[in-house]
Amino acid sequence: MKIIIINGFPGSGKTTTIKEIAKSLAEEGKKVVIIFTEEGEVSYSDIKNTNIITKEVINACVPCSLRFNLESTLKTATSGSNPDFVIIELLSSASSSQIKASLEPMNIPDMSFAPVVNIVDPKTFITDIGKLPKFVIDRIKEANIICLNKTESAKDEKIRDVKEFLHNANPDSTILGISAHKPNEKFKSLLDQLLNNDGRMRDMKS
Ligand SMILES: Nc1nc2c(ncn2[C@@H]2O[C@H](COP(=O)(O)OP(=O)(O)OP(=O)(O)O)[C@@H](O)[C@H]2O)c(=O)[nH]1
Ligand SMILES: [Mg+2]
Repeated sequence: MKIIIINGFPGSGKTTTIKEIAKSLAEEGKKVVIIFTEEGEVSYSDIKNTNIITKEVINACVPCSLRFNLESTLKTATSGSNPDFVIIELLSSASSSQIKASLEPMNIPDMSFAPVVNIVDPKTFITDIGKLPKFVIDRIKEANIICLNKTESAKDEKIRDVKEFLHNANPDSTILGISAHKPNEKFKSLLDQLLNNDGRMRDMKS
């Protein structure tokens, strides 16, 4: 069972991206559990695929209760069925490193972590370190893969500026320009990396 953590600023497209990832995995016959803390603009309620189960984590506003509730949700989700993938949509205020550290000792058989993904909307992203909240920089530094989403409708110049900023903030990350609305080659590359790499990869470039 591989855990995929998807983080990112509100409205960046986490849910839309996760639904595309889950659909692709389910089409390959994989069993997927999606765990989310609260539904934003896009909801999971219209998923009809029998290979995909969704679970909401409640009372997630305090980081320690988020960790506790995630652990118990993960236990329930994995006790009955044996999913191939668990995808967690994380609040941008929550640290993926802390979540990984609290899930690792649960001793779930065959548990592994995919690269941690952070989703960024280049259209609204501010490339000024002085104006960005610290937690946004922390999330970028924790990510193994940073996806610039909505690239089908963003200006090339803005995409370039944001990519350069993100590369300087986290030179070890793989940066991919994707569109969850129109999945492209880079979206396939994201899927490949989630399937084939682990959270420790440090030698891949975009
Ligand atoms: N143009 C464009 N819009 C997108 C894309 N992906 C998502 N969106 C839109 O962005 C908005 C937010 O998408 P969500 O998937 O709800 O984003 P989220 O990060 O899960 O948001 P929260 O759960 O509220 O933090 C919605 O209106 C989506 O339709 C994309 O690839 N291109
Ligand atoms: Mg969402």
